[in-house]
Amino acid sequence: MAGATQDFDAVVIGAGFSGMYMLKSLRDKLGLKVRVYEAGETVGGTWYWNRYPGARCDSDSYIYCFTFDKQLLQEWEWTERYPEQPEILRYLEHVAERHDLKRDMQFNTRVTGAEFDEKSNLWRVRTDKGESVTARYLVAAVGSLSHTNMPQFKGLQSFKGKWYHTSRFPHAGVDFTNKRVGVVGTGATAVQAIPEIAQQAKQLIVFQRTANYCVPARNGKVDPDLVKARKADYDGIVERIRDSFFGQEHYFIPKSALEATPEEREREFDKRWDAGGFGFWLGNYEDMFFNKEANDLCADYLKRKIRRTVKDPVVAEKLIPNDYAYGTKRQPLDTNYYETFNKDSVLLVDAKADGGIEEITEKGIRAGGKEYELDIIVFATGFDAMTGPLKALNLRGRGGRTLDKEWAHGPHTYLGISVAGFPNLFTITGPQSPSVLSNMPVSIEQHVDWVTDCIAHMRKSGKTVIDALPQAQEQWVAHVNETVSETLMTSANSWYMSANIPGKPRAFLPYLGPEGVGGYRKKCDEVAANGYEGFELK
Ligand code: NA7
Repeated sequence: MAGATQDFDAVVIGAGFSGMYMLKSLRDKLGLKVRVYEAGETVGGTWYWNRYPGARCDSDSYIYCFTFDKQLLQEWEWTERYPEQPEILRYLEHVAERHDLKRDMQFNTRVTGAEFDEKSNLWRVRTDKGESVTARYLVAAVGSLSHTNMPQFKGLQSFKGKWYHTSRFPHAGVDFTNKRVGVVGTGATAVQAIPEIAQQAKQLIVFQRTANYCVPARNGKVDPDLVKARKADYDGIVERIRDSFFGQEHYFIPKSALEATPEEREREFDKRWDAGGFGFWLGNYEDMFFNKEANDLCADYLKRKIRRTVKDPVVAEKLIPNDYAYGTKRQPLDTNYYETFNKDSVLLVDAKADGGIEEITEKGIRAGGKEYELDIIVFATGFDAMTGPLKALNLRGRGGRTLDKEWAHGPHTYLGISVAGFPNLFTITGPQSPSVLSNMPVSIEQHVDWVTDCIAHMRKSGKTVIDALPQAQEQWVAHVNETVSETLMTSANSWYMSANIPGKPRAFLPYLGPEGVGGYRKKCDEVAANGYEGFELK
């Protein structure tokens, strides 16, 4: 490809929150020629694909949005505490229109591969539409939870009814009225979908492999005075969430749960339970993530709540987690989840005991030696998280290296934003960055701003190639693994630990640094201020 002409300064893959802001930033701040490729038919990413009943964001709407457009922060009115999928999609469409983003986006186009050419220092990017273009920079804005996990259940093709995966739900919706419906999975998605489906279905059978600890979302209209106060304080809010641990306005109780008196603990737990949302998980006693004894106190509180809500004690015990520490799997937020199991039309099946789900039959699902007849099956079985979407891009770096090979034992990145041997590639909220352990828009904006500054710096200093140094990368990997090893997170079979995909190397995927999102931001800023320390620039 020596002497190849350059079609674009940058190709961005994906038109969700990340790709939209990346385009805006590179084009409107730096004047770059950018092309965004998006597999969907419009913007939205996660919020374009995940259209299952009850799909909504678990972060509060006032912080689940772009902060770069200050005027829009003032103008946009969210209808509820947690935005529902169609509302987020409307918001993103509005942003696309307001910033004229679509003129540089090509929809219904999937990137099928990209190679870095070491002679021209350009990426050649290929799409399923037969295009092949070159670009100096390649930005993977493909999301962390976009690669569907559809387990290879024996007999699926023989099923005579209809089946859907929550992450690829039909745009027209599904009518569950008078249907016998099976839901496989009880993660955050299923916890949102199950109460909604149960309202329509004649019968709902939930196949649970692992029980979850759910906390009430407490969705609803937000008090107009609070909305007003927040709008008046947006600069302060943005500063606080950027400096915070999880990109949210939740703060640990700076004390051990073991030091608090039982009455004091109960008061603190009640406060967070009554407020609803992520506060119970992300703003609890600080040793909850480190100390099993402290963790058990939180878990016991939630177990008591389950026993109190679910009327049938046998069902209640099945819904109570018993094999991992609280908070080490993603905290689902629920609206009537446990109450749904009090309905006569809802049945909970243990999909772990007696061999779990044995097969899908013509008529339904066989589990634990019994066949359950169904008209519709909804698979809420999650994603090949974080590394899955990047591997699916079929990238080839220096010397033809692939992520499959480089990441054979788990992800190896520098700061979660770059991979040694893949020059001029940036991974927005990539593995080993805070990403899924933060309020995503905060981390997305941080990465996009960092990449924009980095490219501006390269252009100003006449550099055309940036590549992470292998030793800096290994130090980062060691740091990511060391910090998480001090927590309870590594003990769970969670998707954070890559444990949901058979054969996926066991590794912690995001970064849980000692100072969270705020500390990570400081680290990235220091790297830049020190002349992009840990990178080679040429
Ligand atoms: P999750 O959290 O990965 O949940 C998937 C669920 O499906 C979970 O209960 C799994 O059980 C279950 N599962 C997966 N494979 C199987 C098989 N083979 N048999 C039975 N059950 C299975 O995905 P979600 O979509 O709910 O949430 C993903 C993220 O999206 C969420 O965290 C938010 O950030 C948004 P397991 O627990 O693995 O035993």
